[in-house]
This record gives sequence, structure tokens and C-alpha cells, in this order.
Amino acid sequence: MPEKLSAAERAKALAGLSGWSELSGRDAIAKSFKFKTFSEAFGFMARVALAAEKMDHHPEWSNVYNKVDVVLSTHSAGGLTELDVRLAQKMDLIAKL
Ligand code: H2B
Repeated sequence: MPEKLSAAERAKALAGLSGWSELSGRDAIAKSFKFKTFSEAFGFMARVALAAEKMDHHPEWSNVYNKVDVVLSTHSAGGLTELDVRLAQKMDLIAKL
């Protein structure tokens, strides 16, 4: 079972991520990804879905046309863990494909 990150660990993780921010009122991080088209946004979601399934760690997200809004948190831990940081890093790599 992953452990919640300490305040110092969370700050360090966020400093190494680009475009992710803490949610207010919830131990979670969020990012809005914007693409040129719906196809690109949906391709991103399909690739991330496969990676998330492999990790057994899943995003909360919504899509409107070319925009994908993502929130990451580890439900079983009730907050942010290393798994969220790893999934955020994967999403950033996939978004650049
Ligand atoms: N995703 C996220 N974000 N948090 C979890 O606690 C979680 C998950 N738990 N994906 C996994 C699935 C769990 O429900 C399964 C049974 O391993």
C-alpha cells in the first residue's frame, strides 16, 4: 500500500513536474492538457488509459473537445503518493508524442 507523501516530498515532486498544481481542499494534483484536435486529445487518453491500467493506478479526468482535465490522487491512501507522481510523469511524456 503506497504511503501519502509528506509535505516536503510533495513539494519536491511538484518542483520536478511541469504544469501540475495542488488542488485546494484536497490532497491531489491537477493539470489541464490542451491539444490541437479532439483526435489528439482522445489519442492521449487512450495511451494514458493503457499505461494506467498497467500500473493499476487510474486518473480522474474529463474531456471537452481538445482539452483533458486531469486530477491525480491515490484513493486507497486518501491522498497524494509516489504512484500519482509516476503517472503524472508518464502523462507528460505521452502528451509529447
Ligand atoms: N487508482 C487510484 N487513483 N487510486 C487507487 O487507490 C486505485 C486506483 N486503486 N486504481 C486501485 C485501482 C484498486 O482499486 C485496484 C483494486 O487495485
